[in-house]
Amino acid sequence: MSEMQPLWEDENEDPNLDVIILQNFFKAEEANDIFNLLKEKVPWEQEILRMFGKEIPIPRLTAWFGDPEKTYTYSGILNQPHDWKLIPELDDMREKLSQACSVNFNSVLLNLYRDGNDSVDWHADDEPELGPEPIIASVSLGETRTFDFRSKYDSKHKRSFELFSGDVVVMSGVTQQHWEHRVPKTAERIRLSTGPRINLTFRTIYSADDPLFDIA
Ligand SMILES: O=C(O)CCC(=O)C(=O)O
Repeated sequence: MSEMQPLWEDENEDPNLDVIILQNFFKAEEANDIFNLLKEKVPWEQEILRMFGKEIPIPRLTAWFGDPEKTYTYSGILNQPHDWKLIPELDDMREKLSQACSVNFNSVLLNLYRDGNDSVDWHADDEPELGPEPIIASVSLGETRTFDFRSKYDSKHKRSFELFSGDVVVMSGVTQQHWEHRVPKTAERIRLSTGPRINLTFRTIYSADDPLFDIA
């Protein structure tokens, strides 16, 4: 079984940060096997952001899997899901994590960080289709990377920790309303020697006619 650890000693000081970590949810050998399989089989894509008339490649590769119709707009990019049948092992992970979190995950966003130059900038997963209090299970495979939170009201108020291969971070409650998160680039001197990491964020996408679709 995985262990559940408090993330920091004075956890109660951040009542709106509802985050737990399931350490070694996937044991080392399993995590390694899944990493290799996903790196090989996922149809990784380079998404391009169009901002101020410029085209900016986002600093990581991505892929989106989900039930049919579960499209997801992220940073202005509309993602059509790949079918779970393409990679049955992904569907197995979805089932395992849905059980562990007592929710029905119907989609997953995958990120491939090729080295320490790849990153995801500050953001909250607060799109309306995720509902007002999304439960998100975020799996880490491969290289250890830092995961940061910062308060939306005080950018100096931060919480950081290391994510190891096989760990699962579960964010829930009002976390996305009050906090942003990111995976920063690694220190410059080790950027190119930092190994690849795959992250999977399992999510529940609601349709626009579902009462949980957040119209606020
Ligand atoms: O790579 C991670 O651990 C986080 C990814 C993330 O924040 C996202 O995909 O929204």
